[in-house]
Amino acid sequence: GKDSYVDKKDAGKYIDTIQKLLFAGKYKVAEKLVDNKVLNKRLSGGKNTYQMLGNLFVETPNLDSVTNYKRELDLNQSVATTTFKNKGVTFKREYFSSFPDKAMVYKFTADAKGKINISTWIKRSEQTKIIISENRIEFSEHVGNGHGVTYHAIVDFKTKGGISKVEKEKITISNADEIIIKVVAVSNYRGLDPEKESNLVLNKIENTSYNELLDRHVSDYQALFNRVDFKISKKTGEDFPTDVRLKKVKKGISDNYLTQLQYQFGRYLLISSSRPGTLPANLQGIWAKGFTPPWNSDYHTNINVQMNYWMAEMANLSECHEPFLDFVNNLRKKGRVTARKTYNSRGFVAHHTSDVWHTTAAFGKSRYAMWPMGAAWACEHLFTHYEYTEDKEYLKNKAYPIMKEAALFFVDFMVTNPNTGFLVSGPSISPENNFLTPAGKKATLNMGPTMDRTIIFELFNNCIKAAEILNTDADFSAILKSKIEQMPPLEIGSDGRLLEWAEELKEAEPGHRHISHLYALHPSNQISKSQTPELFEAAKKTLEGRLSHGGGHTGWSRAWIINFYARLLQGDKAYENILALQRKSTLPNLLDVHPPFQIDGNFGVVSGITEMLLQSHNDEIHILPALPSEWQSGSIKGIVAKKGFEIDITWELGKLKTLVVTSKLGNTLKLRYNEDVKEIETKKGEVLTFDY
Ligand code: FUC
Repeated sequence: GKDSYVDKKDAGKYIDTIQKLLFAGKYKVAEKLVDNKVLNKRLSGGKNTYQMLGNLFVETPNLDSVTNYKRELDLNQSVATTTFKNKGVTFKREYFSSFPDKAMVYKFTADAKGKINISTWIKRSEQTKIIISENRIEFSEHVGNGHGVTYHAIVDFKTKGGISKVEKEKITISNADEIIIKVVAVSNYRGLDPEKESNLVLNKIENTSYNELLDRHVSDYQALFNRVDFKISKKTGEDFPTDVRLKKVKKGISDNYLTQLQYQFGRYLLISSSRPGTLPANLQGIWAKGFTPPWNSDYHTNINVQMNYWMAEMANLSECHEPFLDFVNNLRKKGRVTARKTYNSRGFVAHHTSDVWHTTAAFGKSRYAMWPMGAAWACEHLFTHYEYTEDKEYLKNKAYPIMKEAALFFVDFMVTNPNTGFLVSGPSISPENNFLTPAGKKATLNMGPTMDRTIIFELFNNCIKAAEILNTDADFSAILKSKIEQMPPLEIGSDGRLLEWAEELKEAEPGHRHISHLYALHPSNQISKSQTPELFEAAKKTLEGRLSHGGGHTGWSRAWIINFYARLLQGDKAYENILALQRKSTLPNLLDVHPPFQIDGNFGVVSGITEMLLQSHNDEIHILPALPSEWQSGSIKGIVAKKGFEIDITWELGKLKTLVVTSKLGNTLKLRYNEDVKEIETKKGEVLTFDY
């Protein structure tokens, strides 16, 4: 269908003028030009948002005296269960969604024969074509009034005992012993024929038993999930439901078991929403509610989608990283056009948001949209994947060519600031934050905001490292090196905080949720206690400044703060913010809330917790860098450090007890625990045990 987002015609003609206006401090004049001449509007009648498939209703008549109602999600198996009792009969419903069999499977049982009665139907839009028989509902549609994808879905019912009839567009099943429901759905997003393909998928499993499907699902899931084991709580002896636990935490009690659960829940969510060959997890993962979900279930690239993937490598889910890496690759096609049309530059570029159509155009309002850094930031993930796996083929054939093309954009795009002589990028913003102009007006546009500088610095350095490893492109690396030399250093302002913009400007919202100028602290590693002690202190002050003005009010912002405090080596502060996330930004089902529900915080807390226990960004493996006093004793097994080390850590009374390191690649192991540093040569596959 038609694209909703395209590059504004002739935008490139205005960039020079806008840059000059910004260098002259004419922020508001520049803003007008950007809003009118550079940024486009969303075109109507385009492709629709990512949305849910439909509603399968299951009505159960005569449930008038239900007791013992319980809903459960078993994270060890990835199976959801509902049980309840009615008139002496216990009913059970089990659900799972199988990656190997591409189907959702439901099983309804009861502990007495002939007791299951349901009436079931599909609801979607007016346009949905629904075909219904005694044991099947098929539905299909060309979504978004013919603008989006087409899909075909089949709901297959197998019953033991009982009678099934079609009445008034509903299937009614009476007096059954058991019902198995299988749901399959295929769209033409990848060029498949939805009807044909959904039938093929269903044919393969139509006669497969529930238990066999369950076995395949569980073993596929556990191959990923069981890699990491995390314990910071002694068995509490009480089996509280999660919502009750959370309520207690909100009342002021702390609960390490809940934190443990939140950690593994985040891993469960990534395993369930991001597998090789799928799209990456979007703002709601894959759990979009309704047909117009918040922010279209897009991929926001100014923090959100990256946060979804910070945990992937370190929490031993490297494969789950792949959909995002593929996504970055797929941004190139449109991103090249945007680079050329909007900025007269080579390479490729993306802005604050993208979607399943790999949108890269700049559209919307300057305060969030005039930000050409989306692809560059995403490229950090390409190199991170290499640093963990050291897969040279991947670096050569996939990661490096994409990184190089993202870097090329900035080679063309950066200009010299006539006031300082430094090379800067712009027009750009410090994501979504405003400053006050000398005349007291709120403005956003700036030449060379700190985040731009740190992202570009990292991208260029990663390209140089990659080219060195691959022994290629010396000329291009020389260009990047000379550009880096012309870029400004990170600057500390008069109040001891890091500057957020190129000049010292007053923030209009000092507690803003984005803390973009700390990108250098996390996820990048340009600031550390050992290498840059002054900037390290400035970063601490910057974070404290934001927090003292109400920062961290969205789930993802709070999750980022946990990661920052881990990098600042302040375990107790990180812990405080985990508690704040649980108390203020967690729904009763443990999903993160912006508000509304947004999944980034669920993933961000996992990387934060991992980084409290293990960091490997500084060319050494730092064990328990930010252990909070509340986690007196515990263990984490199977987490991963850069250079291919798998790590098991046990600690007692706040001190490291044992460490088991599996060397997957045979690299030199540089270990740090407090001031104790060792360097050991390892062999591939070797398992090293250390007692402390
Ligand atoms: C970014 C954030 C918002 C929100 C949105 C989906 O633009 O600034 O807080 O998370 O993405």
